[in-house]
Amino acid sequence: MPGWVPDHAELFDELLREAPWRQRTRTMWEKDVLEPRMVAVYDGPLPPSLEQLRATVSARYDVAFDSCLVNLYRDGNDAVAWHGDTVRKVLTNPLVVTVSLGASRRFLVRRRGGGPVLKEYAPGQGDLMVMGGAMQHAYEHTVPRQKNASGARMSITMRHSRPVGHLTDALVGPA
Ligand SMILES: O=C(O)CCC(=O)C(=O)O
Repeated sequence: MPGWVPDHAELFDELLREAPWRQRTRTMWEKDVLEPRMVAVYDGPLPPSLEQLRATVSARYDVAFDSCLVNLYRDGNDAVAWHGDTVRKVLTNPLVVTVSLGASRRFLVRRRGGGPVLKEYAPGQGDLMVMGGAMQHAYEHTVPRQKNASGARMSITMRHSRPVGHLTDALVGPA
């Protein structure tokens, strides 16, 4: 949904100032390399601005989003390679919510394992993207390096560890 967060610029500034940013390492070909983006992992309670987003999408999709991670692509050299989110290993058809802030970046989708780009999006400036169905099992996504990126982009990502529908189940009780 385009422009889902109207005050995206303020939220970008707030997170840039206050999120617990760090640069993680990844092991590739037996070498530790720095991941080409900054990441903020929230372990405890979320700040009110993120909690509001979390509560809204949790209610909308009837699922308790209980993990929040924010990525910062500082410029067009920062990127994330083709992958499916690892939550697919524990849940069938997980939902992954992404709210994009700042500059638009290319977001590409292909079948798992390779092949042509099937979909291309350009999320930024408050856009909401929800990946569901077999997206993490049958497809992969990437935010590639982009020479002409017009600035920094953030993606707020939310995932869940319990199946979709359990909020309603908890209210209604066992059948
Ligand atoms: O930045 C994005 O929109 C994608 C992030 C992503 O795929 C990930 O962190 O697993």
